[in-house]
Amino acid sequence: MSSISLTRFLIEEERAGHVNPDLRLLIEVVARACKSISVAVGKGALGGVLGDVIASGAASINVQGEAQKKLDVLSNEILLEANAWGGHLAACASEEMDHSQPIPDAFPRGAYLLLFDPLDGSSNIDVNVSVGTIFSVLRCPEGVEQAGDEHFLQPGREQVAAGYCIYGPSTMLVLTIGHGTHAFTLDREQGSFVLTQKGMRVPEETKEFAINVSNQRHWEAPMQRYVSDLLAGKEGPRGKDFNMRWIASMVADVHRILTRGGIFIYPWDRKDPGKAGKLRLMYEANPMAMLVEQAGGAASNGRERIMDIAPSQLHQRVPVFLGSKKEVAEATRYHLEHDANP
Ligand code: P6P
Repeated sequence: MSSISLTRFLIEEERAGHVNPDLRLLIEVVARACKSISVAVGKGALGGVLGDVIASGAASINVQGEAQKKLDVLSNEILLEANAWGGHLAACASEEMDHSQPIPDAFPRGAYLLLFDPLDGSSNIDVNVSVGTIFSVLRCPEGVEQAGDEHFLQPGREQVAAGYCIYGPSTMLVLTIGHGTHAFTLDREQGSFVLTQKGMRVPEETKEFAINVSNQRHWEAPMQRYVSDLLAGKEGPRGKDFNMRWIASMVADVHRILTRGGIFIYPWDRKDPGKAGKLRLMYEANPMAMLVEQAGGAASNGRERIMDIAPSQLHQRVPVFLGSKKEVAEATRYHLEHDANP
């Protein structure tokens, strides 16, 4: 059977009325940028871009006081440059990016707003673990010449497209334009993404959970009870044994869940009570939630659907429970029951 490239897939989706030329171009621009990032990531130490950004003798520190990895900054620049000539309104790079580098304000007016986390999981780069680029696409409100933060503040259900590119043993682009979730594998010889999984489906039930258990003592009560019951296995209230995975790279953990099911959780914790969670709503939780829901899964913040959350800040954080629909519902039930009977 002849292979279907991303370009051909998008043309067929356009013929089906699922995507218009503007959005098709934007997705192609992002995919092209991801190919460049894949080359840079794939070089590893040979590319001279591992380690922290060394600026004026000290590692560059981002707005959160975290050392920025050179590849983070390079990936951000690749996406911004691609977006510039892609003719779409400003991308909103993740807060981790050094905002002292002003995003070029010469972006021409476009129909869409692009948000992205250029290299999520970048702390794994130096230990050669899969990392990824996450992106989300929203419509730009009519008549806006230069998008401001306020134009990006739309709930996740308004996304017209979402995806990630995972830089692992193979580079894969996983994409939804609202008609299923599909995976494309980069054919390095041809230099194009080829459709390898059409219509990914997340099994409704699972025996596998992903969470950083070292934070357990900082979780709220329903979260403690939920995970304790998972760990109790078939002797416990869940009546079955569970397996655990935690790669500490959201793209890699979510890709596993899209491929074989599971539940991914990054809950609120008391480590930093002022933060609503670790993961960002606009360019981590929302795009992943759209991909997972389009694959038959679910995504909640422990109490409500992630894609119904009305954002108040561009870089706001949110607790994340996503994956197998029945397991997300079970985790959410623990929280709602606790709220009803604290
Ligand atoms: P922890 C990576 O830094 C990230 O934002 C996600 O990709 C990942 O799921 C999470 O943080 C890992 O967090 O606390 O386990 O290091």
